[in-house]
Amino acid sequence: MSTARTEGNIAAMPSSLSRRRFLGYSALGSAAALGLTTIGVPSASAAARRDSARAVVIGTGYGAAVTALRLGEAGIQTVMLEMGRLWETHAGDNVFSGMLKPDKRSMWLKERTQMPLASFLWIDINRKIERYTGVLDRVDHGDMSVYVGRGVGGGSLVNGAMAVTPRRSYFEEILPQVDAAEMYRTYFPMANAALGVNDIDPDWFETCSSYQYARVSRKHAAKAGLDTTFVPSVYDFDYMKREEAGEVPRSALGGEVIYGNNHGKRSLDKTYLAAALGTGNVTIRSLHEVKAIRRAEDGGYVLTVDRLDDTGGVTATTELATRYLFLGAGSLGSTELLLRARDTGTLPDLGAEVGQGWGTNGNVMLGRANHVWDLTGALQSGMPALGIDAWDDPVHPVFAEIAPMPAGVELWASLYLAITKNPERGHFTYDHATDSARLRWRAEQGQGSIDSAKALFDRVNRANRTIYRSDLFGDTRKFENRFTYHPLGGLVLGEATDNYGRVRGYPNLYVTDGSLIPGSTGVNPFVTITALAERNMDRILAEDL
Ligand code: FAE
Repeated sequence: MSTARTEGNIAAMPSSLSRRRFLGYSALGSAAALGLTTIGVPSASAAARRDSARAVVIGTGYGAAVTALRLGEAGIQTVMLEMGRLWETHAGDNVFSGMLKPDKRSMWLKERTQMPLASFLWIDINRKIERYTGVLDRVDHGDMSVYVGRGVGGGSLVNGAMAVTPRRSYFEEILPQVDAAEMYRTYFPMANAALGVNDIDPDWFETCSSYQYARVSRKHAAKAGLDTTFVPSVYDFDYMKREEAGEVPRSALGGEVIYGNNHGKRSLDKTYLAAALGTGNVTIRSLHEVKAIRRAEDGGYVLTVDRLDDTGGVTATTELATRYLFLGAGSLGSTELLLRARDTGTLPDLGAEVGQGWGTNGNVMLGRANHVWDLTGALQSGMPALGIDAWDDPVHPVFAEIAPMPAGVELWASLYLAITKNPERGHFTYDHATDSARLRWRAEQGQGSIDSAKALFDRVNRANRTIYRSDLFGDTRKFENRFTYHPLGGLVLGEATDNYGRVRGYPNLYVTDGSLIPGSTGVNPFVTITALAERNMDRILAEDL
């Protein structure tokens, strides 16, 4: 039986935005039903069939979605180009495949799944899949692999929905040139409202089955003298309550996370992108990958775009001209596009700052083995709701999300994704042979993150007489820092761009995504990416367009 994804209820959204969101959401639904790769309400679709658009936004993740909405509201005809597919289709039982039984929809053009948690009791838990334009990609760069979302909605389709506003003091440290008072007064609240961020009901948290794993980790942290804090989310907690009560189909409680959620999650296609389409001025073209950018004679930009089929094959290559170009292809995608343009000579005046200042947000994953009496529960919400906040530690600041292991059986294990303060940065170089950007990051650059995570969790283990798991990451290591969920930087604000994301040396060319942030936010990054894009767009719309 086919099941559509359920839309979260976004009470905080202003009513004009809700109306637009409704219109746009209908457009997404009809495009999906008809198998279209050009998505828009009728007036916008007609305008977009031309091979030029006043504004083009590359990507459909957080920065891109904010940009498109604000351009559309300002009456500017805008085309969004997204290499991934539209995930509203009603294929098989559900739109996305679950984590326990992944199929071809799980991963982007792979023959085997590549789970961050690679093994359990040293047994490989990955499986063979068919090559397909699936929703989660892992991009391997030697010592570092980067997980990213692919599809209309970018990372919002696959992420854990943790919607965290960074500490103001740390925000001021990483982006000192940005007016923090304005960010915390205006743009963080704006981003939180439009994303549909909500808080867990603390009474329900204390009694529900699905967060027993988090309560066990909280008890263990408390024994070591550590504080925990609730984490806001874009997963609809009311929907989750009803999942546990058996009233609605399960998503967070059905083992769904990283390969997409069929219900409950307020991903960008339910919020910003739906509202952008609803302006009537925005069109999304899915399965369209931008390969090259060059300057047009009239001062605008011309994009070379590959049209992809379901298995990543190129069915056509076209050109699209625009006056205003916004890069929202994420830290890896936007950086690669500008690096390629600089080093192949199509935008030769780009500076040496392009490709610099990249970081992992200090990500480290680890597991602890619990005592047999400390049951974490067979039912675990895939959406984290609690973190250990040790960011004030003067030597080893850490914010550790208490992560689920939603296997459907008791595992006697606690899992964490620690965000640490690691000053190490990588950079990208362009490789002519493969026509791609290669990340220069050495394994030892991640050692500081492991040291911080170890300092914190040694305390937890000592206080609880527990040990680390050494069977989870494919070998016997206890700390996994060879991957990141939080790629940041590459086109850093105030360096590769001015203080509002305008690319230096190229008028009307902008960066609007996580590549602006210099490698670290100290918390999960999408709220910061969204708020920064809101701030930059306010200025750009007022001064440039
Ligand atoms: P992003 O969302 O990555 O979007 C970029 C889009 O551009 C993608 O849709 C790409 O397919 C597309 N694209 C790339 N290159 C091209 C091209 N050449 N042509 C056309 N399209 C292109 O960018 N963050 C949190 O704050 N909380 C969490 O709980 C959380 N959990 C996560 C869990 C997982 C498994 C992963 C992978 C990430 C998680 N993140 C989380 C990170 C978060 O999703 C990420 O920081 C944002 O999605 C980045 O937003 P951007 O706008 O930079």
